[in-house]
Amino acid sequence: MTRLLLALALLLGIAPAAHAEDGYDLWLRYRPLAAAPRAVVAAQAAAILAPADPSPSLRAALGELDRGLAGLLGAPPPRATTPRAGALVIGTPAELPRLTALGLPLARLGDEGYLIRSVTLDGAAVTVIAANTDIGLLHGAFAWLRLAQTGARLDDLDMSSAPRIAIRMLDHWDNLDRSVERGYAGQSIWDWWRLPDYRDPRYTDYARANASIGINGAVLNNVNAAPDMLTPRFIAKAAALADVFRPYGIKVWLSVNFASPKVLGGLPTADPLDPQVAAWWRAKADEIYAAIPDFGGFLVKANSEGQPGPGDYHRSHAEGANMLAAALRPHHGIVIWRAFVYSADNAEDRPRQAYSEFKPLDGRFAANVILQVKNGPVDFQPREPFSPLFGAMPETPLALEVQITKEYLGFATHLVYLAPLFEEALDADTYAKGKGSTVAKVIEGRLDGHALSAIAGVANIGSDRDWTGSDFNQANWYAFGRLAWNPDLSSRTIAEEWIKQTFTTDPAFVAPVAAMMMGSRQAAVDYMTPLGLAHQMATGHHYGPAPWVGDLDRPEWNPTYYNRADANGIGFDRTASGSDAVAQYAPPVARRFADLGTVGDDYLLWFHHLPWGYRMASGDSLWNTLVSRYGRGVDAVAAMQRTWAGLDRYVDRERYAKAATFLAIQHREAGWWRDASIAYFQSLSKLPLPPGARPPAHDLDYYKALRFPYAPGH
Ligand code: GCV
Repeated sequence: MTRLLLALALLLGIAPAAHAEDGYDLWLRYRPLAAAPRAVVAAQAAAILAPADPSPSLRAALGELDRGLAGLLGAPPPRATTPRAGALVIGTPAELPRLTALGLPLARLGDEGYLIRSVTLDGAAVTVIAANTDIGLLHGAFAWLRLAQTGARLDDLDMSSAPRIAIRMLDHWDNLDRSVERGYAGQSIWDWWRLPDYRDPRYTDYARANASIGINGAVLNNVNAAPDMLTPRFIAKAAALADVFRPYGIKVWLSVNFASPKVLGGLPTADPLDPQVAAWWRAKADEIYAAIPDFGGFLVKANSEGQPGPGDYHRSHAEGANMLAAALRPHHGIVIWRAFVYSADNAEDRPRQAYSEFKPLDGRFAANVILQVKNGPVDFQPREPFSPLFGAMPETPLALEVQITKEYLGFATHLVYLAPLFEEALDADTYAKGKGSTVAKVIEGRLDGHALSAIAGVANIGSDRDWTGSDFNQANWYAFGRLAWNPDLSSRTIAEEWIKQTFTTDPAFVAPVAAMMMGSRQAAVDYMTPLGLAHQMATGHHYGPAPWVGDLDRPEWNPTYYNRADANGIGFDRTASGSDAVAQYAPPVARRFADLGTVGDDYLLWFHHLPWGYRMASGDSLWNTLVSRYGRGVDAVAAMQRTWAGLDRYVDRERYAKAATFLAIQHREAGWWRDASIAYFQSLSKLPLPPGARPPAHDLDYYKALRFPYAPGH
């Protein structure tokens, strides 16, 4: 009956009314098109011409085209054996020799890129999707479907695209008991217990989603790694996932615990210079590659937050990384070594520590080691300046690590579109080789001529039906993949693309939702940590504000460490008169950050300690500005609620209601952030609120007493 109605609606050219959706389909929804766009797509997909005996990757591409077109048009197109008008022709020239005559410029597309062109082939006007490999064809198929879903013109195409960064991966912080560190979308999607036998179809959908945006690697387990991951039982489970992902061009990687030779191998030491330890790792690498021939390599968190590492044996990070690299080298595997290292015993200002540790090691890492650096020098805060390591280690390939899961940005419920944050990090100019030495160029390997290049996003994916704990969080997964493929894309373009595929192409919906998403990150900065404040979150779970906490064992875990607020003022002096963290940046950047005239509002209190009465560029006092920034953040969320309230007719009921509820939670929590922060800072500044500012709803003791023992992700 439903099918009949659908067919009738299609016949009459009516797009069916929004119906219940649960978010599972992500941006690959392929819902029936209305008459006009359907005619556009149908005209260019009248048939599919493909090689007769497709590989698993090409089968995946064809399966996606069939699925997509069946959804958009009502039925998949027939197969053609010779070119005919309106056909989609997909293949490499090796598979479809008739493409050779077209002389398509494929050489520069490498192993993963694709070309889509409207051409005349054997006298017929067709669209060709071509590449050097079947993985390239898969990416091309997804790109064509993206054009079809977003309402692009399809009759005059001439585009080609290749990834700018070689390794584009998701780091899952998933534990073997299925809990997810900093995960807010249910349990781990890896059902370890039932693997390797049961391969949940969801793993294939995960691979499809990743391939559609060009992600080609997945680190399956948490960087706080359980040694058990390297037991034969778990290697077999990882191998099963690798089998599912392989046709989609996605490699499996594992986080490893540096003490594994002791814990699993029974050796008395894990000293990287001990020959037995090196032999253990070599044998382990051989074992993994026997099960997973295209295994990517190891991700390592060492000597950081209690994890074991080479430092336990007075060896350097380079000595530790190189030992593992030697074990992987015969298999062409790679070590990704994390630079997220700081220590409670080190009195040095925390954002300086990673640079101090790693900069002297530049040039000392083996050729198959990449150093993975978080975007900022502290820890995925709502806003941080870029890490000074970018641009400072020209002899070492550096990867950028961003967090897609929102540990410090409101967990799953707050609507915070992260592409502007990623873009800000990628576009930051290190000045390492003069103006224009952006972080993007560093990690692409372009600035210093490295063949290896990588970018990682800490995944926000879990077992929730909508994958990411909210429909809008899907945009952050999507944006990460798109920017990893091409760091030059703009976050607005990506938002619009995502909205059109996820909801509707109707401009009356796309424009306001894109505007709402684009402003959402600044809103979160404003209501949580305005003007360059950082790490004001509650202890451990990081849920909600606690700027007053100053009694934790590790000084650098205390919010008071970062805000330095007292009766006189607020902010951290990181100029030459303070910790001199500015000195770790190239001179033009250091000068800009150190100078109150040029540092700007975004990083003001990150780099400067200022009196409450300090006159801002606006002429208003710092205190008044701080209070009004918190309020601006809360108001921005209220505006987002209003925007969404006017858009119900464009969205199915389930997704509409969920977003509306989550915005209400966000508004309440933004108000809590504002009120608790102002209550605390006012207890120090003793200044009146600026005229018109609402007093906090409760007194400071109320906020201090709040407890959240079962907050997720911790
Ligand atoms: C995986 C922060 C998080 C930790 C995380 C760590 C890291 O400290 O709070 O949960 O541990 O970063 O990136 O290693």
